[in-house]
Amino acid sequence: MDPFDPTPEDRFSFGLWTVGNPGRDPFGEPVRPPLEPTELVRRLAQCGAWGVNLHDNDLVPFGASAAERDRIVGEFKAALEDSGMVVPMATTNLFSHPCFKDGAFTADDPRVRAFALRKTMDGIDLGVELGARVYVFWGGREGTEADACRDPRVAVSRMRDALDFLCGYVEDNGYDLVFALEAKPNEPRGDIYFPTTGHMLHFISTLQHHERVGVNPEVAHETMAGLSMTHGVAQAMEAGKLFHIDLNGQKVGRYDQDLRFGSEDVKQALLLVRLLEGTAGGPRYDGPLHFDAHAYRTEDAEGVWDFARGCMRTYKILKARAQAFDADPE
Ligand code: GLT
Ligand code: MN
Ligand code: MN
Repeated sequence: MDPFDPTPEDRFSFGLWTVGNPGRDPFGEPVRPPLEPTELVRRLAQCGAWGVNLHDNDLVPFGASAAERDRIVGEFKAALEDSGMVVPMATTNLFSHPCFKDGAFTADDPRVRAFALRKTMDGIDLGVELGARVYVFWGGREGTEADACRDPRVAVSRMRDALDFLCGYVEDNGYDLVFALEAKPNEPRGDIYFPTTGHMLHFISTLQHHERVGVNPEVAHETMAGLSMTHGVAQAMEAGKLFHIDLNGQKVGRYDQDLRFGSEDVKQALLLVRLLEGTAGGPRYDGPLHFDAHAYRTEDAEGVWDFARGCMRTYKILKARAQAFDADPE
């Protein structure tokens, strides 16, 4: 067997929105046919992935009836069982629908804030039903273009209210679920609140149920801000707050590129893997290794799977290099 082939012990996962991305961008229409979530699960399993993550609406279309939802979820569970895949993480789409144009938990319209909470409670129920242990919050629309619209301190306190309430919901239901907050400096908003993992780490310490909440740093998002992903992840690990991670590649100063893992700044990628695997000593990260990397628009339908395999293979090669590096005293 090829030592760099993925195995379930590697805990590699992909989002339905990553390998299912049909190659749409802000300037161009899809270039690949959409695949059903059940088909994506089968293909990911064939590639050697262990898990698949999803937004509520990656699986159940917005506005689906309860009967439709149950049918779709039932078929998806059957596909998971057939292929031996798990759902380690789930999240809510609080950014696509026009009602979220001014944000979700931080929006000025109280009806939007209430709907965002309701939608997230349903998403949490869905995630738990599928076996997820981590629930991600990426506040893509929680920000501004015209900053005079509200006092940013109000946005911070609205976000706190939402997370305190949702932690209460998880506790009331006795769910075995933690929250992971994902920072991003901008895009789709001009400026997004809590723009980096460091901002998130402090904010978490102000929450009522802070022990249930950690971070989900993404390589691309920290690098967009010109920061060291490795330092951000290290600070989260040291605080016991690395609950999930989004691996991909990114050039500094660009839009969110979500490139193949390890395709940019290979030295930083090596140092990140070294940190996660603990080859230099210290505790290792044992949560899911999620690739939030999007196949390039120039790929055809088959190339998507080469891309997914490439992300996992690169991680395993870097892991072997990190082990060799730290095993060599010289
Ligand atoms: C979206 C975003 C990602 C987040 C996803 C989770 S959605 O694709 O660009 O970074 O992780 O909401
Ligand atoms: Mn991400
Ligand atoms: Mn991204």
